[in-house]
Amino acid sequence: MTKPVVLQIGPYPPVDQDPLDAAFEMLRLHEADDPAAFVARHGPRVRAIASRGALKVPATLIQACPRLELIAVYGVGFDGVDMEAARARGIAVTNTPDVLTEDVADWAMALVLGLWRGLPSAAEWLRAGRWAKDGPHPLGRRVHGARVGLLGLGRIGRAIATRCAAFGMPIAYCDPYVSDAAFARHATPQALAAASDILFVTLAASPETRHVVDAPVLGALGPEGMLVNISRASNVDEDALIAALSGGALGWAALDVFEGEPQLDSRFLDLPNVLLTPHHASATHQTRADMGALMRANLTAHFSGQPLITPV
Ligand code: 8YV
Repeated sequence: MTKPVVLQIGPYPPVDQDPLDAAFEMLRLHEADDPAAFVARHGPRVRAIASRGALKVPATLIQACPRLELIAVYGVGFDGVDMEAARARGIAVTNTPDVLTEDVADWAMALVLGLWRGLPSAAEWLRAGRWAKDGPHPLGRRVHGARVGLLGLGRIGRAIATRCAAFGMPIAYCDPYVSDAAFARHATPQALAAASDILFVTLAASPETRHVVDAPVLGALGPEGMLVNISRASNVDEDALIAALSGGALGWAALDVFEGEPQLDSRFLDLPNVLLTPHHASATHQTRADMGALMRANLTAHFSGQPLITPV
C-alpha cells in the first residue's frame, strides 16, 4: 500500500523517527541542500507536515503544498504555524498537549533553584578545585517562600503552581481567560510583577501576547526579582530584558527560549545574572517518546479517517 507523504521540517530522535519512517513516506526538508527546490519538487505530493513546537510553518510553505490536509506539531505550542493560512484552506492542526506539562514544570523549578541557589557555579567551583583553594562558594538566595507570579494559568502554569505550593510559595496569577479562587488574581502583568519575587511566563504565544513582558513589567518585578521564561521568546521584549538586567532594573532571568533560536542575542552571554538553557524544558527520553507517539497517533487517525486525538 502506498504510504501517505509527510513533509518533515525538523529532526526527531530515533525513537520517533523510526516508526514515522515505517508508517509514512517522510520527506526530510531539514536535510535538503536546497530547501526551496525540495519544496517546489515535492510540495504537490505532500498530504501532511510534521513540525516541531519551535519551528515555523509559514503561509508560503502551506501554499506550496496544494494537497495538504494536516499539520502535526511535535510540541504543545503551535504559534509557529500560520493558523490563518491553515484555517483558510481547511487544513487541520494538531499539537501534543499534556504529555510534556510535568517535565516543563520540573524544568521551570530547576531554573529557579539553579539560578538563585547557584547550582551550576557551585558544581563548577568544586570541579575546578576552588573549594580547597578559595574556600566556600558564595552564598545563594533562598527559594522557598518567595512570592510567585504566573503569567498564564494554563496546564503548565498550574503544574508549576503545584510545585511552588510544596515550596511554601504564595501564588498569584494573571490570565484574562481563567479565574481560580485558589490563587490571588491580578488584572495586569505589571500588577502581577509588582506583587512577585519570581515571575514565570507560562503563556501560549500568539500575536496578541507578543512582548507582553515589556520594560514596565520588568521594572515592576524589580532589582530583587527573577523572570523565568519556559514559554516562547516572543512573549518577552528581549531588548528591554537585556537593558533591565544590565542596568539593574531587574535582578535575574532564567531563560529556556530565545528570539531566533538556536541563535541568541550574544549580549545575554555577557550577563552574570542569567541562567540560559537551550529550549530543553520538555527534553527527557520519556516525554519526547510520549510526544512522538501522540503526534503519530494524530497522523494515523487522520489517514485512517478517525477523529484527531488533539486538534487545536
Ligand atoms: C519542545 C515546545 O521542545 O512543546 C513545545 O511547544 O516548545 C517544547 O516542548 C519542542 O516542541 C520540540 O521542538
